[in-house]
Amino acid sequence: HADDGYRLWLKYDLIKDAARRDGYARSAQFIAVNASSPILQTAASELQTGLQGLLGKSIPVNPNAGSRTGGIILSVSPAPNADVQTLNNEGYRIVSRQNNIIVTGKTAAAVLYGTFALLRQLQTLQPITNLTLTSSPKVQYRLLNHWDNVNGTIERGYAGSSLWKWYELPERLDPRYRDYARANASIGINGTVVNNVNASPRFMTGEYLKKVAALANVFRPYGIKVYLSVYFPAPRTVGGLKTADPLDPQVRKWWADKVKEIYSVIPDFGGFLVKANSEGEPGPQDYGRSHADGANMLAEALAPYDGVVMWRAFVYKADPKGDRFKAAYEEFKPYDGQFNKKVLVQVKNGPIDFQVREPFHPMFGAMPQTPLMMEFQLTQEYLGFATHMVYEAPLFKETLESDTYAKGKGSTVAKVVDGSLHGYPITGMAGVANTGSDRNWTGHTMGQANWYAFGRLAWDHSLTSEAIADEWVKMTLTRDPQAVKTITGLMLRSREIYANYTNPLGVHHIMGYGIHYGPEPWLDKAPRPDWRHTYYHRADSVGIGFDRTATGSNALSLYTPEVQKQWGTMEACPLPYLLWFHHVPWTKRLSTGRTLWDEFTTRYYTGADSVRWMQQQWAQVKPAVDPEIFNDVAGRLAVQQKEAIWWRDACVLYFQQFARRPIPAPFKKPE
Ligand code: GCW
Repeated sequence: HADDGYRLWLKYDLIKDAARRDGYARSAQFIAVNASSPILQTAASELQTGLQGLLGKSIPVNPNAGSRTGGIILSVSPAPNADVQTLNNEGYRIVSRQNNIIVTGKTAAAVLYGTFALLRQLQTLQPITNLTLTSSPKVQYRLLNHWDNVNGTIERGYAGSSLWKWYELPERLDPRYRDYARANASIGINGTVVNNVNASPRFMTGEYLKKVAALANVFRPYGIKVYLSVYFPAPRTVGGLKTADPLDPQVRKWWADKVKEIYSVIPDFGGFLVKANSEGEPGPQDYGRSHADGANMLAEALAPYDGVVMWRAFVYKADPKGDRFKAAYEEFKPYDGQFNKKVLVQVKNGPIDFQVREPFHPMFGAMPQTPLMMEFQLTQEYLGFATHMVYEAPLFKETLESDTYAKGKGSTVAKVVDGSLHGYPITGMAGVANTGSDRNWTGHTMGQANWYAFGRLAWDHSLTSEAIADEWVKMTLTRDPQAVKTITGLMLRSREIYANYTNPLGVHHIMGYGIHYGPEPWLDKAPRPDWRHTYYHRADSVGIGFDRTATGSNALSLYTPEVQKQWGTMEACPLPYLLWFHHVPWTKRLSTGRTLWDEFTTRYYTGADSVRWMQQQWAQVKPAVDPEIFNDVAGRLAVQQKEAIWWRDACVLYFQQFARRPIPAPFKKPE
């Protein structure tokens, strides 16, 4: 049957090679599990479903192995046991012992993650005999953030409408809720914020809490907790109080009572995500209070429970004279050390807003006493929506591997986020979801890889983009070795290609200003003064780029001296970051031997040409990929090809007005 992409990477199609199948089957003759908890039951049933598909056999599930061998035992081991000693609470260990495969960990959730890891071995055709696989997640809170609204729309969502059917909940449970949970559990995601950070106060009403509780009930057996975004003035709009001042005793009592009510319907509620005093959202500053006052008030309300507060640092002023790059750092840095211990500050990977490439956010490394949580964006707001193929793992890795030098060389952003650099007691990573009601969940089939990669990296940021792509392709598209190679090669180059035909050399924020799609470097109708005209690219007759050195906004000074050195001069600055930090003359000769203008335009041209290469590569895998998926991706690549030319021509022609230089000779011929 044709594959509509619904099953994501949990395909479990029959392994074609009978010898390999028989080999696996000899090690998987039964499943033994003392399914005392719903999560263990989930593990057993997922394993049974997976083996049924992969091996074409129904594998019996027994309460214990007895004296039998040749099976898979799922078991939670108490802490002093040697198998689990080195693991954290969610870490798993898979070992072969006495001719059985034992999947173990300290908690049922750990065993569930181990079960998915074992299935992955089979799905990617790895051996399962003589196994010792040990893995613990490097961060604790691994969350999706849904920017989903009550009316079913999704802010910056490109894959249909919301998965959550608020008008049907809590009575009707869409079967997709369970499949959503399966997919997330399989990649180690353990929490989900179901509503938009531009939050509706409705989620704080009894009516909506019942709906949210119904979702939580579906997710619980998959080890996934539910979180809510908070509308800060809810005590006024829902509670009828006169104020939402976080220092007002009545307001504090309202939140304490509200939290109690939430836990009475959702006993394992995860906590709150807050966008406050950001892009028009109200917040504590409306009452003359600080971010810390607001966050701490919510944290105190959560004190009797497990829940945490994730307070976002995405703040900036619409000041055409200032540099938005510095805003979050300047607002938050003074409060380092003043947040309640249940607060994480959630920081976007870069200082502006999920651009094609951003330098790491200067807050990383600068807040040793405040657990900083990473926010990545899976939905491709600035990366071509669901029509352009952009595999994001290299972008995530680039940020995570950036060195802050906060405690000398090797102080990577990853070590900030996983808590090892500053000893954060709590750690987290969030991905703004790219899911929706489209049959294949993400619109672009290849977008599934971004969801997958986020989960895998939140679990273990040391995995490589290559390894993750390889797994995902084998599980999702094809196990044909040549096709796997071709597709992963395509994925790994996709983000650089997109950067070349849209935002080469670190130019940024030149997209359509409202929709955030397509080119609009002129921005002359932008509603915000700081977005208008040449604000971000700063093009003029001399050159292009935002001077963030001491002669300009000096945003560079927010970084450690080593980082300043690396980006501080036009000569030293790596080309991908050049226009982030320097206003470079059009005539400046770069390390490539070309002038800036020639390099800039060459990248637009070669970038657009590369999309043809992507199409050619994709055409080659046709025999190895399901026809429905093949055609879907081929169609989207055709759109991408057309739009790459749109970007190229719009940008080259626009910037040529400033540069007044010819298009480099090789590209002069019109398309
Ligand atoms: O990227 C921008 C988006 C807004 C979003 C905001 C944020 C949810 O354009 O749509 O609002 O960031 O992260 O809060």
